[in-house]
Amino acid sequence: MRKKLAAGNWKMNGLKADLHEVAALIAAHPTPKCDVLLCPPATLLAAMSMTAAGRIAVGGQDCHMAASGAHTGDVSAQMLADAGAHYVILGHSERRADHGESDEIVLAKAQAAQAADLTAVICVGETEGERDAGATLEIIGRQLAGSTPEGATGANTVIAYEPVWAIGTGRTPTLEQIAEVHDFLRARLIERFGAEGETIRLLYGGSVKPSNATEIFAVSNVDGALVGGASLKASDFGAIIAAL
Ligand code: G2H
Repeated sequence: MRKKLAAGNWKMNGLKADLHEVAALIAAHPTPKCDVLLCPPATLLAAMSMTAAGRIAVGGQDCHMAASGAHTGDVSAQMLADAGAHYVILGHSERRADHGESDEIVLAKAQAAQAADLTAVICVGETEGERDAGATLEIIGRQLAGSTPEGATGANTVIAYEPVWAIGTGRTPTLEQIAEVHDFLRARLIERFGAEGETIRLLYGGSVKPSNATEIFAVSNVDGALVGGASLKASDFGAIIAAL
């Protein structure tokens, strides 16, 4: 049985003054039924980890593929772990687009995450043009195969399906479209990793909010959500946690 996961991605939002939202979330949901994860900007990781005090998990939003070295401005997986992270989001479409991250780069970062004992939340998703061209499953299949390392397990890997056209737009796929992609991802994971592929959690991401969380969480092979905008406020994210 896969335990559900509510993951928040604060993206480039949040200052120390916003950590009261984390304290409020924990106070309002002291014993959530699902795993709860918040991924703040790297600058807030250590402070959020202190606030979370092990009650919820914290994670990074990216890491470098190298363990250390001359990479000005970058942060390694080991550094994230040192700051209190247990997870790291990798291959988010904003990084694939803004920083030219290919599947090969995401794969190398996921291997670095594995080496640092972080759980990699590997993101895949098609653009609107790719969906309109009927290429959704081909794109998703290629990203999954190219970005997921050997040795992926339910403990060290989570896959997030985030259609690029649904991110921050308020638009979401139909429940049938979500089910089609999640069932496809599950089949591909089992094909490659055998029974272990059954244990890898599949998150849906893209404009998840309290008003659509319940119906999305009921979809086949949806094991939780990767939430952006609605993870910033304890009230919204708490309502999503309660829906899981
Ligand atoms: C998708 C998601 C979080 P939002 O990027 O990763 O963001 O919920 O704001 O669409």
